[in-house]
Amino acid sequence: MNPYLDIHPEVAKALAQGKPVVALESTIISHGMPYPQNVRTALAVEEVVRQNGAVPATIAILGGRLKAGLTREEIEYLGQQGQKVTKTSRRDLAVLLAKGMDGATTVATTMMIACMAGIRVFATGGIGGVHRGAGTTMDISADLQELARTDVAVVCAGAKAILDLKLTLEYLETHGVPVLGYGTEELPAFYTRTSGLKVDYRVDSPEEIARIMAVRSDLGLSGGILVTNPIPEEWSMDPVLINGTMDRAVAEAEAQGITGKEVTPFLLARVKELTGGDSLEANIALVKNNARLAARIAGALG
Ligand code: PSU
Ligand code: MN
Repeated sequence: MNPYLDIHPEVAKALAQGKPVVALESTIISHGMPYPQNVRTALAVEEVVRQNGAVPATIAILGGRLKAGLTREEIEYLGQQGQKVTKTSRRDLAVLLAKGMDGATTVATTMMIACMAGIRVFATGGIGGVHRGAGTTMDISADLQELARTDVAVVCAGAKAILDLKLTLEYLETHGVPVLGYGTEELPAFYTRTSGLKVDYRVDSPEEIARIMAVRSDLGLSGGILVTNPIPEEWSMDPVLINGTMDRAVAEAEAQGITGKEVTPFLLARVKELTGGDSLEANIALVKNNARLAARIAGALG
C-alpha cells in the first residue's frame, strides 16, 4: 500500500472488483478553464464517464495527500482556488507532499498517480508537448517524458497548435510512445480535426486499443500510449481563425518574456480571451468526447 495515496472508496471498490475506472486530471480545472465553468465541466465529465459504464477518478493533491477520486466539494474547492493551486509536474510531487500542500495535477502527474492507484486509462483535453522555438528555449513538457515511462493510456484531442506538433511527434517517436488516431489517420489539433500531420496508426474501436494495451503489457513494454480523438465535427473550429489566434498568443508570450511552467497557462488564457466563449465551448465538448472513449476503452480492458 502506498502510504501517500488516498483512493476514494468508490474507486477502490471498482478497482478491487476489476471494474472500469477512468482517471481525470485537475490542472484543467484549476488552470485550464475559468470558474465556475471549470467545476461544472469537471462534474459533467465525471457524469459522462459514469454514463459509459466506468467510475471516474479525478486526481489531485490535497493537504499533501495524493488523491485518486475527489468528492464534489473537493472539485468545487480546486475550481474556486484556480491558479492559486500549484500546477504540479513530476519535479513538484515530493516537495508538495513533504510540505503538506495542495496541487493540481498535469497530465504527467495524473499519469503517475493513476499508475500508483492501478488505473490504466486517463482522459483529458490536450497534452503538453514541444513548444515552438524549443530549439533555443528547450521548453518540452514533462508530459512527453511521462508518456515514455508510465503505463497509462492517455486519451486526448491531440495537442494545441500553440505547440510545435511536428517536433512533438518526433519526440514521442524517439521515446517509443505509439500515437494512435481514433477513426483517423491524421493527428487532431485540439480545436480542429486536422493538423496536416499523420498519426502512427489509425484505430477504430475501444477493443482494438485495449488489445494493443494488453500486448504491450504481455511484452513487458513500459510507457504509455497516446490515443488522439478528434473533436466532434459540430464543435470543430475554423482552422484559419484559431491558428491565427494561437500565433498571436505565442508572439505575445515571447514578447512578454513568459517562461517555464507559466508558458502553457498564459497561452491557454490568451487563446481563451481572444476567441471569447467559442473556444471554451469547444474545449468542454472535446473533453466529454474523450471521457466517453476512455470509459469504453476501460470497459474493453476486461
Ligand atoms: N494543454 C491544453 N490544456 C491544458 C493543458 C495543456 O490544451 O489544460 C495543461 C495540462 O494539465 C498539461 C499541462 O499536462 O497543461 C502541460 O503544461 P506544461 O506545458 O507546462 O508541461
Ligand atoms: Mn514547459
